[in-house]
Amino acid sequence: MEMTFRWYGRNNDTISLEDIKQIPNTTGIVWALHEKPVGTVWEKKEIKEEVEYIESHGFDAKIVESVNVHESIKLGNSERDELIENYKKTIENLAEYGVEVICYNFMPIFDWTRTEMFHPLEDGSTALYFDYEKVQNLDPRELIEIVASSSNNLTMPGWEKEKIDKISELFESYKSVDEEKLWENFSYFINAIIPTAERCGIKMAIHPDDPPYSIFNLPRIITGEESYERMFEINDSPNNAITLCTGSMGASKKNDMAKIALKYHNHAPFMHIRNIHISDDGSFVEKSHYTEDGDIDINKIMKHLSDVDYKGYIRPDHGRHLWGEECRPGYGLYDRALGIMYLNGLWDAYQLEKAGEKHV
Ligand code: DNO
Repeated sequence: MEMTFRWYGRNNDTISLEDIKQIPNTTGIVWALHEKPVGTVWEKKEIKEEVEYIESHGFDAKIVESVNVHESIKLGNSERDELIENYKKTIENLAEYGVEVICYNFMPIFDWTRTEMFHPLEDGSTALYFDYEKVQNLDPRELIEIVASSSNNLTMPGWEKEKIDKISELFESYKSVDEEKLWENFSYFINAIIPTAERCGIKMAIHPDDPPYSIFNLPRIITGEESYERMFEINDSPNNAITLCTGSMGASKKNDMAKIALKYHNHAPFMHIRNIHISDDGSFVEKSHYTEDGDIDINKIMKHLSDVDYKGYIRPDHGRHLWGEECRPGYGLYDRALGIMYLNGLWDAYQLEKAGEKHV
């Protein structure tokens, strides 16, 4: 495995590459051109500049998270073909600068969703929180307010202004898109882009829906094992891949993430490993990466990955906010660094155990 760290760029992060450099065994930066409006082509010059900056700090820049998919593609609108052409051009341009994996998602309107960004935990830190009941009765506009007011003036990926400005119109358009229709539009999209990805040697790694069920009556389709089976049936190219995210898909108790990691590791060039605790009412809170602190069996997942000699990229995700750190919600330095050291420790221990077994 290769350990990576998500970084939001020079103008959009509280953390520097120099900070990240001090985390042991972290060789890659997960990046994006966060300021590009969704649907536009990422130009070579812009890509080159960012990749060179990252590489000049001694990191790889092989994973992009995310190239977001325009709502018109998810809705299947008439302008989708033109937007898909732009997306293909972006894939080609990224490939030219050594990118190997593009993480993206196909969630209508909202990307990851939480009702509280700085929820107090018993240990005195704060973390992202999703209140299941609250979302059932919430006006989506209120949620946008919550995100905006706690973003520390940084652009929150998936909550871009141009989308939020058109929220009522978007909800109206999605009235005619149910799950089946969304699958149809997803098939159209992947069947159009995968040949380009194959030609360029890029893995298109879809991120699961977060949480993995419908919210605000909007359809969601990447929610568990059945979704993976269906997407591989639609297009069985190895370039039609997944970003395995233990905390997103694991937010539904029906998903056993250790089992899913073992079953689908071959399809996952990239993984987000993090822990959450789910309450009986379906609400969930993000916890430290340590296995005992949450409901996701991080220990077993790392054992499985070591057993199969997983060769893909891993990153920690959604840290708690510790020791007074001021950072973008879920993306501070300290807890993600602690998370990395826990994952490193488990990996090394299991690798050593395996090597020992072979030599007995
Ligand atoms: C949240 C992230 C998501 C993820 C996108 C991938 O923190 O895991 O925003 O980047 O869904 O496209």
